[in-house]
Amino acid sequence: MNFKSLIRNSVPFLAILFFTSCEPEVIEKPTALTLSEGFENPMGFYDATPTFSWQLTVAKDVSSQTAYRIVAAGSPDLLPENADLWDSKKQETSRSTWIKYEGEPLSSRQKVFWQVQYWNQDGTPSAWSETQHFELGLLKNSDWQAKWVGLNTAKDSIRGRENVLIHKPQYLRKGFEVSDKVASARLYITSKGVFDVSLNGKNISDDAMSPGFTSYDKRIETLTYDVTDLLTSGQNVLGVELASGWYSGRLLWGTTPWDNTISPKVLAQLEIVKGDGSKELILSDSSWKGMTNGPLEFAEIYDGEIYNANLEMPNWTTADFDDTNWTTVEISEINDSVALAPKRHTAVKDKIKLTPQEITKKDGAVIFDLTQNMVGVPLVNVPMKKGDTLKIRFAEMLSPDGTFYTDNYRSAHSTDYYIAAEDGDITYKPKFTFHGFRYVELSGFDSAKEPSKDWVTGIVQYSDFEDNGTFSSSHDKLNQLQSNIVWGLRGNFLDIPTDCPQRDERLGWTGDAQVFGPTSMFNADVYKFWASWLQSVREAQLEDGAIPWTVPDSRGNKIASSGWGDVCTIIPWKIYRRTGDIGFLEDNFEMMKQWVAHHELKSENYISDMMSFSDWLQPYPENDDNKGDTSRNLIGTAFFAHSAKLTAQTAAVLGKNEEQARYGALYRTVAQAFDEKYFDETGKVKEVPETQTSYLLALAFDLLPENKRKNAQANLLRKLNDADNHLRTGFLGTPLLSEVLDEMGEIDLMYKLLFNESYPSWFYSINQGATTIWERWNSYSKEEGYNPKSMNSLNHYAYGAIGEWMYERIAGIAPLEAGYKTIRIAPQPKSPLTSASATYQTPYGEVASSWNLENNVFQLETKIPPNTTATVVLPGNIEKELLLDGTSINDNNSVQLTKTSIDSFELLVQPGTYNFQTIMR
Ligand code: RAM
Repeated sequence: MNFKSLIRNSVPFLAILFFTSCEPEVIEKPTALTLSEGFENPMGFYDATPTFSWQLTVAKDVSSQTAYRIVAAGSPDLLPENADLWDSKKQETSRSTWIKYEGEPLSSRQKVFWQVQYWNQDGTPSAWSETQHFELGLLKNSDWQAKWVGLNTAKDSIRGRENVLIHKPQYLRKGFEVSDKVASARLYITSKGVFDVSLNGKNISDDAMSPGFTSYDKRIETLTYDVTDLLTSGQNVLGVELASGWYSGRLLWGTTPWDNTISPKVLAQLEIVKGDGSKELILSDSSWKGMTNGPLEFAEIYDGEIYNANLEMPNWTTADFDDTNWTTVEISEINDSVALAPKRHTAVKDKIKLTPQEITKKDGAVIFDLTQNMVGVPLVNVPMKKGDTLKIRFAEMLSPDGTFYTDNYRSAHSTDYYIAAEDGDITYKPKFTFHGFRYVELSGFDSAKEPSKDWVTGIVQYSDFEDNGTFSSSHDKLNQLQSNIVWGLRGNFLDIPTDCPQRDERLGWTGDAQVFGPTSMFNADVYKFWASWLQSVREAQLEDGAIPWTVPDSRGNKIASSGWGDVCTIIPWKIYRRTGDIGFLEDNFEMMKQWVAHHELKSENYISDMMSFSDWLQPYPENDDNKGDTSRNLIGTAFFAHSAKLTAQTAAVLGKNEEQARYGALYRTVAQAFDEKYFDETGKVKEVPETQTSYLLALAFDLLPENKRKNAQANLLRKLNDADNHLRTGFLGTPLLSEVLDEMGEIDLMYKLLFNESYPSWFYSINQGATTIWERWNSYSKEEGYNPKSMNSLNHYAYGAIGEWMYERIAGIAPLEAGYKTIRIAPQPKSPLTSASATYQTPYGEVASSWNLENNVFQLETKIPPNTTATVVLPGNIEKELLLDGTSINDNNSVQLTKTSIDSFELLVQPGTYNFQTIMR
């Protein structure tokens, strides 16, 4: 043997030697450390008993966790070994998500530093993570020494649209002196209304529409800003712009449980810590001054803004401004029955910029097409003549003659005006309103100038979250559907989940949230958004357990609707399935129980008589009724049983055995009553109209005895067949179609429904040019134009609920266990698709599934995150045709073939990235 071959033959041996001798004693540190529902190093945090989560590094020597240790301290120097707040000690467990803080009690303003370390499957410890931190906000009303301040704008008695009281926007300011060097400074602030705050001429943040929309009679959220660097020694000025927003503004139905006659107010507490450790407070109080003659003359969410540049007050938030003409503010005390609590999800921000692709001149105006229906504000940069008024109109779509279709805004004026103070280019971005639009029309600009595309930018605004998943396929229209779903989400997650973003409504309709919530979790990092809104739902729940139609409850009519109020059982359960966070179930369990009690209250012999919007906007209704044909009481009874079942399942997770038994029994009793009342011996609907949705509810919620199930399934297929294999479902029935047909093994039929092009179907609106999901299956058609009903939103996410099935079944990523500790990868390769892919950020890291089918060769590339395992289901049944990275799976110890059935392989797969291939026959 010569030297070369000696080396060659020894390489594996040498490599092993090298590998073992250099085997790291410590593995790489954990990553993606987050607090509670996904916060990263938050300031002004809302919870003194947070939870901690982290992810394991994707590395060869890491497949799972066997133990962890978390340490927390008041100073980073004490970490990791001298933690003064908490040392969890080494905990032998694979749990790496939602670990509860169990250290020293924490209080308002406290700053905490923390680190985590884990041990891998071989017991090798990781390095300590980077040091993370969080700082609590003001957690109790008694932390506030400031008072509510503002001018009495109600006394002007200006009336606007729908005769609603209009409050003129206010400008408020406070000058103060800072003597010594500032070590740190926090501004705690909120408003009744919406605010924008500056310090010494600088905007403190780019948050929009703060503090957001909560049940204001129960809780007002507060924001915390680090303003250390904005303070100067000597004179300083805080300036606040304040408008009515959701608190004192115009909302559908006019009246609100909080009072629109209350003028907007601000509450601000600036806490300064000096170099010597002493503290100084600047509070909103009677020393503040205000006026209402500033440039912003009008601001309403539905109606838009009027901005008069002639009234600008340069430098009004700096020290050299003279406010002697300003009025002293009125003050009012903090009301202890309304909690002031740190905002528990992210504020609205400018998230995306859209530039127009086309401009058209029309009758002296010019129309900009952003090509995407969006929500937010325009940024305009336009040449103007002194004294002229720029008028900015919006529309979601154009009428066939090129004019603006705005009937569907109903009474929302949705128009902004800018009055120019001099000749030249102006820049303007509305502040206290938002619009739903694809088209922007400008008129009143300098007509001597040639319009250009850069006059308008679409600023897309929504709560500050990031995308969390991707879905794409070989089919253009399915990709457009995915895009429409994502834009429906972006457009309707502006602080609360809304039904629509453009007309005189934009409310937290509970039914819409119920159906779309699960899909939203796939597309965006919205756990904190939902957790926050669910708190508002809990606060809005009435004494008899009713959940109002919309949350926050802006109607206050004390009535609940079945299928809408059930948001309070369905969303906690569905989000728990995605996150595995038991704390979320704990938070909502009482509300779930009270809601089930409300169902009981509204039933006789377990048959519901609850009010319902029913299968809202079902196509082809018999009586031209928005509520469709499915019996109201059948729907109510089905949701009664379903909510009882989800409450039983929740009790089981929480280890509450007695309640599990009680709600489990209640579910069975209601299901039996449902069956007896509405189904005959043969599993056919009796006494009430036989609709697709009646079968879907019975099957999805498991309400029929085994012997009737099969027949009910056959009846559903018959109803679908009668409709030429088209859906006849509204808001409640549609999300159940995919789930039920899938359960029945009718994937081909579900593909047929999904890929239908004709009315009613998902692609129908796409064929008519939709770039978002519409409220109605036929909001517009090229032949017949706009639906004549004025309730016709072109940005309404409800039917986007199909997105959940696209991720879970077309691409094939689903949790087997809550929170994706075990995952099922089981894609559905079917015509007309030849490929589909999805990625999703689970609490353990990214999971991916991407399949491709060409000439019967099926390929799947999948990524399984560390600390999880997956069951992968592949089509095929001939073992020698099953390949991993081009070779047999036999010698791979990360993959184990557990089952071969007539048409599929089932594999148990460890974390890693794999490329499988099989032949489909
Ligand atoms: C309308 C909207 C909303 C729906 C209610 C019942 O306001 O269509 O989406 O939930 O009605």
